[in-house]
Amino acid sequence: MKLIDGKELANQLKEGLRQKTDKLAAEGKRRPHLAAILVGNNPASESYVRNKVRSCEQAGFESTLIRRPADVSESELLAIIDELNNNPAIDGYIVQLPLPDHIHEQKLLLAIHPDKDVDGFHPMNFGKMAQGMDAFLPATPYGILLMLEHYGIETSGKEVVVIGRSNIVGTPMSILLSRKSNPGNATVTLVHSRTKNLKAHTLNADIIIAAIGIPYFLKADMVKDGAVIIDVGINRVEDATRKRGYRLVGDVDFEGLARKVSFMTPVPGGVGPMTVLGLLMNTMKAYLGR
Ligand code: BQF
Repeated sequence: MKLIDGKELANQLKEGLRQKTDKLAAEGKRRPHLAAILVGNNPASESYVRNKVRSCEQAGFESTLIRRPADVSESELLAIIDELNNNPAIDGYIVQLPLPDHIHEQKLLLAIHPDKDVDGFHPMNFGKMAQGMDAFLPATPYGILLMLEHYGIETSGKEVVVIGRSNIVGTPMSILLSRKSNPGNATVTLVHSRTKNLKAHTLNADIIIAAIGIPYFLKADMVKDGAVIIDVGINRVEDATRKRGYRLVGDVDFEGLARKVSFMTPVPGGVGPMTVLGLLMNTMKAYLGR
């Protein structure tokens, strides 16, 4: 099995962005600027936003973090969104998910100007993506496409099974890989919690993208020899031997599959860093598009 090193690839591509932004700065131009709205203090969200701020520094981007307490009103968040939409210093911004229950997530996402929607969650970007038009791609599927490309993994004519149908990973991933493009041109099956005989589907797959959010879900008896495994899961499982009291595991039984598959992403250090990289690429695109 060859390891798909997302961390290394993300660092490499961030270095490329750094060279571009340093050149812009040397020409007296401003740097790309990403903003993030973080509501409450969910530990996972805090860690994701920290990763994004640190990655902006590595790529030579400006970043601004806007924090509000968990009991912030929806109207205050809409006012912040309106300000960011109209702020010429901001190229793109994200609303860190998940949001507290009293906030209507869809209402906020609809308020983000599609030209600043670097998460690609606005229906305008989703619709353009689905129709093969130029758009901000959702960061995780974008990062996965870059990994497949970089590792020379052919998708054309291949059987791909995507496990999970979320708006931000499974659904857009299935659309992108079935599009007439490269990577793409795959025969895609999207399986989910109501799928009957899921194993029959995964056993037939040349490439499996696991985004179901269940630790160790994909086991060795569910995959065929030589398959390519992309593990999107980031699950916290209790581990008393760790300082933090938990460790991160994917949706895949990595040890069990290691001797059976051709390529596989680790967790951590696989899809996660490429998700953040996808966000940076979108921010660069937003900057260049103005
Ligand atoms: C790594 C995310 C679920 C729900 C909301 C590097 C990240 C994670 C892991 C990261 C994620 C997951 C992000 C690693 C951002 C990816 O080394 O393995 C980076 O920061 N992510 C998010 O913003 O929201 C999420 C997962």
